[in-house]
Amino acid sequence: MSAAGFPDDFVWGAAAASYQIEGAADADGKGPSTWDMFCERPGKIYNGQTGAVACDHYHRYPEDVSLMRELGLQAYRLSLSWPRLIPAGIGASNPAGFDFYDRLFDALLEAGITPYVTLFHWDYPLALYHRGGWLNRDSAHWFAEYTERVARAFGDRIKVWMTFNEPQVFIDGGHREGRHAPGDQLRFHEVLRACHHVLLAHGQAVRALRAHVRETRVGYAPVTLTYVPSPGEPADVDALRTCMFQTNSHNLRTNAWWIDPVILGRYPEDGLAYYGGEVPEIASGDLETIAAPLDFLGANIYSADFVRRDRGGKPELAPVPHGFPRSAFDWPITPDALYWGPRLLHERYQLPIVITENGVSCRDQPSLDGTVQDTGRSDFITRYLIELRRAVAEGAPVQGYFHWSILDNFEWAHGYKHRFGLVHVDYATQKRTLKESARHYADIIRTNGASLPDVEHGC
Ligand code: IFM
Repeated sequence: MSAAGFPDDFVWGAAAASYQIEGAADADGKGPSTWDMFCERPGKIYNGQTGAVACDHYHRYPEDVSLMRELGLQAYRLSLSWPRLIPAGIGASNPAGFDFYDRLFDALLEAGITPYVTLFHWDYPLALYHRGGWLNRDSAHWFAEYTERVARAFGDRIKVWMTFNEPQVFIDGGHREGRHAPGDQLRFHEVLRACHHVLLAHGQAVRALRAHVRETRVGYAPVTLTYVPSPGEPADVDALRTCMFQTNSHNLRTNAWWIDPVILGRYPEDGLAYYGGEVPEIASGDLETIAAPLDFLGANIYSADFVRRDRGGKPELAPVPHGFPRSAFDWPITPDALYWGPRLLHERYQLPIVITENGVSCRDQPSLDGTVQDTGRSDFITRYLIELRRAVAEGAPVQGYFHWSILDNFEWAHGYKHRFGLVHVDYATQKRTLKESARHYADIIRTNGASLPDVEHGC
């Protein structure tokens, strides 16, 4: 442990995802994804925007890697575009797609930046959707085959892998609410079936990675819904734990339903009772497959809900106080999410934790002098990392932190309205500008956290 409070081998990184930055949506043999299709549907994306060009990272990755190097990033978390690699999802590979990632990985390694690769961050081959997508049990095999192919191609250089990013969001948002691709509003038992197939795909992919990559470290990157004490209330750990791991709603953006099978090898009892007859058939051996051992649990944490007890002593969600700080997305800014989240996740799952996403949307624009003064983001980073340091000091084995995002990018249904980047992107010219927060984060990286102020709480 360094004097700064972070382990000496702590990994400081930033993250992005294929569809959100690559662009080149139909270049060099890439197949269409469900997001390419969804973006064409009127009214689905803010101002009719699409990811067709995004940050044009496909062509501009050398400049982007140079910026990462300038920041001193130690690792970069990216996702692969499945339809760029295998245009129809199964069948023939696209050599140009493999070449692109070969060049990108070589550039990163040459810059001393370790790639952390996510297999799936929502970029789903349209051809597979037409075969039934995640509702089809074969989807797990399709995913395992894709995984095997990329493991064989890149496993010599890529040692850290994650299977799914925020499966809760693409299943719930894309298959129940219809607000994300593919835009379906399925019946709830079908949503649970799609979820089960994603979990099976996860387990099969973990096996494929272990079979084809030597000395690999494999993780999973769900969004981890986090709960913190209501401002002014004392910490009530039991109440926080209850809220964090209960499954009692038809909103599938929950933790235990998605993480317990993967790590504990079982669906949570309260969820099984609550969903009753809507739970899909779980074939013998499925849970063993799903619970293939992992090396770390990724946690995507942005904002938390507030918890208190009602008059009867039951934990309940508390309102956000008047005037409480919020991001441009309107998400409450709750630094102690990075304390309670890792602490309770580790307590339940007993795996090392990597913060695979954390960040904030701000209204960033270049000033007349060309600089981007996003002091709100710098302050966000400081406050959240102080809380993460507290979690580490109290024994949570947190191995790394990835800021979301390296670049401003395509924010799904919100198009380009929200800016999350450490680097500002002018979408008309594709000019990149390091924001003030990028330099602030670079100092934190350089000092392994010692440049953070020496206060006990970030709030
Ligand atoms: O941009 C998204 C990312 O794709 C998934 N996690 C949350 C980010 C911000 O909304």
